[in-house]
Amino acid sequence: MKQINSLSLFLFVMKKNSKIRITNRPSYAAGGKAVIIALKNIFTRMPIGKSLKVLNKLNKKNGIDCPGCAWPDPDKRSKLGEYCENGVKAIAEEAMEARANPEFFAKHSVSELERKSDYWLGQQGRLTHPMIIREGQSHYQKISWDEANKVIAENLNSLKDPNEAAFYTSGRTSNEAAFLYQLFVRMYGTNNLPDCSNMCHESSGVALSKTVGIGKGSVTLDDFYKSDLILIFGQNPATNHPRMLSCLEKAKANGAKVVSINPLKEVGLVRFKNPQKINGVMGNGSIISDLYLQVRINEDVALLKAVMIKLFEKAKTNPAILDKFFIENKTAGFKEFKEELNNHDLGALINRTGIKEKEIDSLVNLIAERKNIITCWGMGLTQHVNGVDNIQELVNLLLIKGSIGRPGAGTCPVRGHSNVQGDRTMGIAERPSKELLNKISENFGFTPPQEEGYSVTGAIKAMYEEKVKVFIGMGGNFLSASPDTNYTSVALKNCNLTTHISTKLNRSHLTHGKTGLILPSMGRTDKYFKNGKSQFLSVENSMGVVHTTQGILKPPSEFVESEPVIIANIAKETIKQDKVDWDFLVEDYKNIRDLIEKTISGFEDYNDRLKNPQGFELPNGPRKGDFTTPNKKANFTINKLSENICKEEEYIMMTTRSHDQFNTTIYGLDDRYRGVYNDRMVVFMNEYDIKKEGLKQGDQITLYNNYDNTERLVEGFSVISYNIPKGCLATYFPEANPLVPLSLQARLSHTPSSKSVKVKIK
Ligand SMILES: Nc1nc2c(c(=O)[nH]1)N[C@H]1C(S)=C(S)[C@@H](COP(=O)(O)OP(=O)(O)OC[C@H]3O[C@@H](n4cnc5c(=O)[nH]c(N)nc54)[C@H](O)[C@@H]3O)O[C@H]1N2
Ligand SMILES: Nc1nc2c(c(=O)[nH]1)N[C@H]1C(S)=C(S)[C@@H](COP(=O)(O)OP(=O)(O)OC[C@H]3O[C@@H](n4cnc5c(=O)[nH]c(N)nc54)[C@H](O)[C@@H]3O)O[C@H]1N2
Ligand code: SF4
Ligand SMILES: [Mo]
Repeated sequence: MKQINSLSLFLFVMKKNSKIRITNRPSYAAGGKAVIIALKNIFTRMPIGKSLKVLNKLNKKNGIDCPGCAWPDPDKRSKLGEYCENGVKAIAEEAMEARANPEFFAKHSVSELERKSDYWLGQQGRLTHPMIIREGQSHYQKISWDEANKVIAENLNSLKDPNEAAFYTSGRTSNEAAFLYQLFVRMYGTNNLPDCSNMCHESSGVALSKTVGIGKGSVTLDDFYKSDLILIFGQNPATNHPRMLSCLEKAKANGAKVVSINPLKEVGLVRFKNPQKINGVMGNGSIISDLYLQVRINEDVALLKAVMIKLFEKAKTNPAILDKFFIENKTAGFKEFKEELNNHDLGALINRTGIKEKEIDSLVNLIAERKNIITCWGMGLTQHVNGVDNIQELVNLLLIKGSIGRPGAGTCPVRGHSNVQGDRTMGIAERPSKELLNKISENFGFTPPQEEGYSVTGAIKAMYEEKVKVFIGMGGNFLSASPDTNYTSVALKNCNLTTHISTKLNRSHLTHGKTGLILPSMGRTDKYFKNGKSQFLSVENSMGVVHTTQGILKPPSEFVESEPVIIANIAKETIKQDKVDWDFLVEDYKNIRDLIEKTISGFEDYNDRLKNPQGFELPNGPRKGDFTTPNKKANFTINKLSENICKEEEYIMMTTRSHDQFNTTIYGLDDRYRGVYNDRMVVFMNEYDIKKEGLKQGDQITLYNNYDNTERLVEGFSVISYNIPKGCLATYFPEANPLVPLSLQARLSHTPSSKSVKVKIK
């Protein structure tokens, strides 16, 4: 079967208009320039007064939790503002003045909108009214909330089996909304709760649950300031978690060393100019990485194995470099793990990494001489077929050093969306724990479904095969975020009903089922007022701290609803036998929190503890050295090397984020830190490979591959000569997603392998 890329038409239109500009890369991240760019971005989208009003509340205690990433706020907040360039862009994107209202939808047909870029769609502004499109129609039309809820209820209730519906969640949803949503979905009768985590840190969750007993990281911000060594694998903080750089700067001032392991030399990991410091604005800033290892894509397991073989070798003469006491008392599986390591040939492992042995030795020495080690990681480790193996191997390294469960040491998966971790804690999971299901049946008087539901990739396949017929999305942009865009597009179009609860217009709205609904939702910046009382919501950050968030702006229209209210009304209309008083719950959000307290452990005195403006920490066994695995030990594991052996003409491609996007939301067309302006259809290549292919910078190429007897291709990438290992390519997500086959998933976590896809060049 040959697949033609349905996006190629739109990409071609973009191509003709765009004038790509490639410059030298800057030598540092942030600095005064970041402040200027952030302010320019927000002031062109919102009036200055309104902008300053919001920024004044951003990440303040009892203020608006930044809708960007999940990096935590320090206890002591800067008077200058505790936010970054990309936090400001996230605010501007949400609170912009422009409106995608019914007049807008009357003017533009869906097929016309399909040809627009993601950037253009986002610039049309906030959604203002519930909209519907029915079979045979060309335009979305206004519909009342009551009628929209009836359409949903009728569709859900006409299914033969509740498992014929899937309920997606994206990680901005608050704890309160997430809890209500999963309760409604389970009352309706299914565990089909795919969420963005499935495409993100699922591999981390699976690996950490198995090895240390909880699918979350173990460190707090304070641990960074006590650490001796911080290893950063597959993560680009200057773009995706910018305030992490100030944390690293402080950790280094306290004596920590930092090592980055990444195929790309990401500029923020090299040097950072803290815009809040004189030295950051006027001076040279701070060096972040003491050592930078440019590993080949998906050779992290090979690197870690090589490092550990060398550590064991060193320990023969200096046993103190390993934590014998910890290994003997706190762990299981060490003997088997060590034996397996002996099966590997050191030279072959080093060869695979593409890193010089001398550099690997530098890393080994840093690890040997230090005890308190933190490992951070992002999508560069999770999104591979061996994503779970990557993280388990990283845990192995921490375990031989005893570097988990004591101050200054531990695991730090750096989470993506601002409440993605909270959503999981609230029970958004296709594989819910028995404990949660038991609590639900105890508290709500019904037996929730026990069988495993669909994750993202499972839901796509089921929609494609017409086993799932109704799709509801709580936020997110399912089509563009998912792998295999063309296949996913067919899957969504096969549905009887697709419903998206959204703040902004996106491509998923344009790839609708027989009936399509868009329901306009409030975002973080919007003020929610009920019964004369303004309501706040709560969220959990990447380090397990739960705190409030409260918007302050007038919502974009009187028809925009809060997420909990939207869910309550759908639930009320769909589930007639009332075990839950949905109206009561949304009358005051504290009523929802009371139910969360009764159902989810760690939320005792939830409403009371939220009064502390710092929030409160959720229980975390590994943080204190209590491993909550069934055997009460931290478990060593045996992990597989990648299977990315390429043929001569093949490359391994990663799909990554530019500096001007938040996932599928495109803030602008520049990637300042990589020196690319005005175009996103680019492929970063090693100069050696460019020459080998007879190409030169700026040439346009097609990337294609063949998995499962299907050809996938995307046309129109401009070649950029870049500092990336030979045989490796980098493109942007979501443009390159049509090349990621659905079947290429991480073992156990099912996370799409969007960081290692084989491609060829035309
Ligand atoms: N501004 C902004 N902030 C964001 C987001 C955004 O899109 N924009 N997205 C949010 C979300 S949901 C998430 S999950 C996070 C994502 O944050 P990151 O995890 O930083 O995401 P990516 O840009 O995908 O970059 C991953 C990094 O992994 C590297 N990499 C790729 N393959 C490999 C490999 O095989 N090995 C190693 N060691 N490294 C590799 C890439 O070069 C890149 O530097 O950010 C969150 N924050
Ligand atoms: N190839 C490739 N694919 C990837 C990745 C990759 O690195 N490479 N990364 C993956 C990762 S890590 C993730 S997390 C997913 C992201 O997948 P998603 O979470 O599905 O995508 P987003 O782009 O974050 O969703 C943006 C949309 O959310 C809606 N929205 C924004 N704020 C709110 C809100 O407050 N409430 C509501 N109701 N809606 C809101 C807006 O309408 C906006 O258009 O993508 C994954 N896909
Ligand atoms: S680091 Fe993340 S949470 Fe903090 S302001 Fe920047 S985008 Fe927002
Ligand atoms: Mo993510």
